[in-house]
Amino acid sequence: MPIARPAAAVTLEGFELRVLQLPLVSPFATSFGTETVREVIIARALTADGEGWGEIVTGAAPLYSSEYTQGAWDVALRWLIPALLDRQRLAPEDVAETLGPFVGHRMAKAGLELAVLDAALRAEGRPLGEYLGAVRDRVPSGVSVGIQRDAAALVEVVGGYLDEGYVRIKIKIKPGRDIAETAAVRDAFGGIPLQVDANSAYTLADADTLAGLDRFDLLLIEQPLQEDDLVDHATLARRLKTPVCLDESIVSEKSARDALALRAASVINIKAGRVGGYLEAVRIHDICREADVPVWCGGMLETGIGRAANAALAALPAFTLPGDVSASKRFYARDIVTEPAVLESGHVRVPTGPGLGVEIDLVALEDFTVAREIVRR
Ligand code: NPG
Repeated sequence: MPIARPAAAVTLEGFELRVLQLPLVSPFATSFGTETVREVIIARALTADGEGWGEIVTGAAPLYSSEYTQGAWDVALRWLIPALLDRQRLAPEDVAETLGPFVGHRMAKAGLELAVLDAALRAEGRPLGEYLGAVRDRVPSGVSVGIQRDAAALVEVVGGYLDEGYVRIKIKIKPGRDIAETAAVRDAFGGIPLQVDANSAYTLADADTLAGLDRFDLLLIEQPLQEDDLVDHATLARRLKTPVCLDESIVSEKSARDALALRAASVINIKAGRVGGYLEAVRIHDICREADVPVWCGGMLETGIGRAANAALAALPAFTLPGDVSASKRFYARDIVTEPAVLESGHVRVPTGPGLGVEIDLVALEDFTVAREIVRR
């Protein structure tokens, strides 16, 4: 179901962009690198009657996708923001079309769209969840666990998260750090809901190794092959018993349609940043719902801004698998919102206040800011 009731247009007066660097509570290691600090861009839309906040989820380096902080910063200031400010009065539903002529840069577009959407919904007093079509007031919370020193260390870390109440575990894998790790977690914790994420680290030549994961009864294997390997993913999916889920490959509603038509995936991870915004994310949700394909909400180590929006998105009906919507403190000792997401009986609450439903901790925001720019019309 598309957005039932569009938001009213806002009068845009400017944007503020900030680069933030937030220290992580522990290093986060994936097949593409280890992060100790999350670098992220926060966008603030300045309107005639208020403001709205968005998050551009690029990282410091183009390792997960081609986007990265300085590229997003440049394209936002040089092209995207001027195009939006040209429109003066703008409804959130028109942001994607206005930015359409600029190829790619979906994370930058998504963060700006969220800022406009938050401003519009705050002005109307409407919560984002209600606007997107949420049907739940809280969402089950999964946790993504980075690659550890060895399998024993992984078991210890996973045990800690299970004790906290997370209802699903995802472990990062890469070649040589896959079968033994998965076996160790299965042995230690029995039939817990478990899935693995390869972040594009394999090729079809690794099909035998990946088939070795079939015996662990995983919920899914996420993005084993490259972003543009839709056909190879379809070939691999025929080989595996474990359901193949796509993340990096799904960059738009069109690519989601193609993946389903090719049977390259039987589950989809939806991340608003990766697909160009929360409205495109809802469109992907809708086609998956129609096709009876389960989806879940991915995470990009969001601050309290993106985390609030993800909780709202994950409350839509086809999100039938727990997402990477964890408590803020899984990543951050200090967040930039006044009420960071917490884990309550394995769930995270969907905010109910206007817009994102969270207030910004301006002192924390300032403390983490390493660059700032304001553009006015
Ligand atoms: O819970 O926010 C979270 C992190 C979930 O593992 C996670 N994210 O590949 O999905 C991923 C990974 C990621 C994080 C990707 C940051 C890119 C940037």
